[in-house]
Amino acid sequence: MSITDDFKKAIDLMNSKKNWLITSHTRPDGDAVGCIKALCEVAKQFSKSAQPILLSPPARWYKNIFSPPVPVLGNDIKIENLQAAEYDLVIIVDTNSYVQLPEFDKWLKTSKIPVLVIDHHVTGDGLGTVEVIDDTAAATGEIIYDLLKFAQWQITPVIAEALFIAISTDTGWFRFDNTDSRVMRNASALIELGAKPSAVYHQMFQNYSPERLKLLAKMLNKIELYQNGKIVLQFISRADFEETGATGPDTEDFVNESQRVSTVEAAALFVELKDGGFRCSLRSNGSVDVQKIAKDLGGGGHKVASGVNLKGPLEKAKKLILDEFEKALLKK
Ligand SMILES: [Mn+2]
Repeated sequence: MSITDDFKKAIDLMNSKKNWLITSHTRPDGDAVGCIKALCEVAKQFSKSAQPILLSPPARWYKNIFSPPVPVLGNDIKIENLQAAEYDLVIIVDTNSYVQLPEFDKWLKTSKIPVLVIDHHVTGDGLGTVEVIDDTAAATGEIIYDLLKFAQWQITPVIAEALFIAISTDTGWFRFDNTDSRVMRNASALIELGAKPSAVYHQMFQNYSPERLKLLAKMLNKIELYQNGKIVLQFISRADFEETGATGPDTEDFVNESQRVSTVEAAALFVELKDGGFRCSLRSNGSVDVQKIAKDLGGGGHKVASGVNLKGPLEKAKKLILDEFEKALLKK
């Protein structure tokens, strides 16, 4: 079945429903918030109601994409107060996995509302009544852009900018391996439709708080290199957060810092969680399949960018990842 069949089904479903609940994965990134924003704007055009919710607080630089701010599940809205009766369609963007939807997964399993999934990840739990999956897309924003064009729905400057945010952030501002001609064509088209790249860059990448800069300094100070600089391990502890005043979302993209070093083939960032475990982000230049490593340990993602939660202590978590990286590099 071709993707246009899925587009048709998605369009029919969206047309037939009036009260959309739109969400994305926990720790929302630019693709997640950009896609949520774009779909909220689409709903407006058709006088539908769209309620966005986030499953964890967004990073500071995503906050002014939305006005009023998007409620965060657990903080601004309790799961037991999320009334299924108010919605007739759930739209999930940029994930298709229960583990990426903490708390919301339970609600989803009991609700009878149709679910539309729009996603570009290979792995998924099949959450959707209708699913539009394109794992060749660099960002879910590209799929939504294709969907809007196919539906011949208006792409306003606000939608164009939201989708530009999605695509530009998921490609690391057009630096990652997933930056292909389609990405550049789409970016170009979205600029013509009103996206302002310079303003987006400033908002996304020149928007550190002093606390975030200090946290980065802490991380860079403790960096560990192995295998002649092919492997980099990076750490952020609870103490680092306390001493700098930074918070969890401030760590976004820090895992990519070490890729400035030419020898680096595999990188990991261990962020200590309140429960003593670690959120471990894995990156690769393509020579190590970090998706496989993450999946074996209960996580997921892409070949070059994945994540997994690991139990402490740090030494144990570190050895686990270092061993996997070394094994993968030996196999090359
Ligand atoms: Mn994405």
